[in-house]
Amino acid sequence: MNTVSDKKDGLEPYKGKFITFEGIEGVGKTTQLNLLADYLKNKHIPILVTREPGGTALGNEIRALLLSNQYQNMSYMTEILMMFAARAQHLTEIIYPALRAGTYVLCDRFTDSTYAYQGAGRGLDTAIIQQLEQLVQKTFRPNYTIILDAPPHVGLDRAKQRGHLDRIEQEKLDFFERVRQAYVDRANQLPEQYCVIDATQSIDVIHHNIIKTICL
Ligand code: T5A
Repeated sequence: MNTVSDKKDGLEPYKGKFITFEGIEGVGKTTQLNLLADYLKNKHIPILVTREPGGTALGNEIRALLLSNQYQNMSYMTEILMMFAARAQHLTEIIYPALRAGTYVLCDRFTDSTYAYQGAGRGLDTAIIQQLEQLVQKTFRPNYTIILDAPPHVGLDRAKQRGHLDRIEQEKLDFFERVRQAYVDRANQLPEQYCVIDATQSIDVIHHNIIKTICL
């Protein structure tokens, strides 16, 4: 059987860097992550691009269930447990091995999304999220997190242009207002780990600001 070991999860020092991109729907996370990946590749820095929920074959199956419009009655507890189940697999199978090998891992969403969406958006108790974070990640956290910030209508209008909205994108505007505020609050609590960037600007200006901020 080809089982990935959990034994060494998270605790020993590693050589790579773990950089996450966060923000509400459609603010340009994927666009900016790919631009940063190209920039790093040009500097011959080894990189891996991945995303959550997902990043592994198993995680992508969980992602499909989470975003499917078929499960409108999914409980909030089911939702958060599935987010962390996908994350556990992602860490063990992809993220930790890459970081140990000295790779820069650029991840489209991570646990800040859980605090913002399941915490502030759904109203789940922060203590529950902290417990799951401790269980799944132990002390592991991103080295740096870029939060792309824009009013929800900006991102949702962009997301709508794709033609269909998934189960979470169908939430009301006040849900996304709470999510947006949660990101800003987290950044204010730990300014050395987060950078909030105005995502209403052009793609090029945002990219330039990201490069300036992370000084690579
Ligand atoms: N979730 C996730 C949780 O609830 N809890 C969790 O713990 C985790 C990990 C995942 C969903 O899961 C939830 C959050 C989400 O609802 P997703 O598809 O990964 O969903 O995330 P989305 O935010 O929905 O992804 P999007 O692709 O919609 O948004 P992006 O990546 O922010 O935006 P991007 O780069 O794809 O751009 C969208 C469009 O806007 C244009 C692009 O060209 C594209 O067409 N664009 C711009 N246009 C004008 N100006 C700019 N500056 C632009 N930047 C991009």
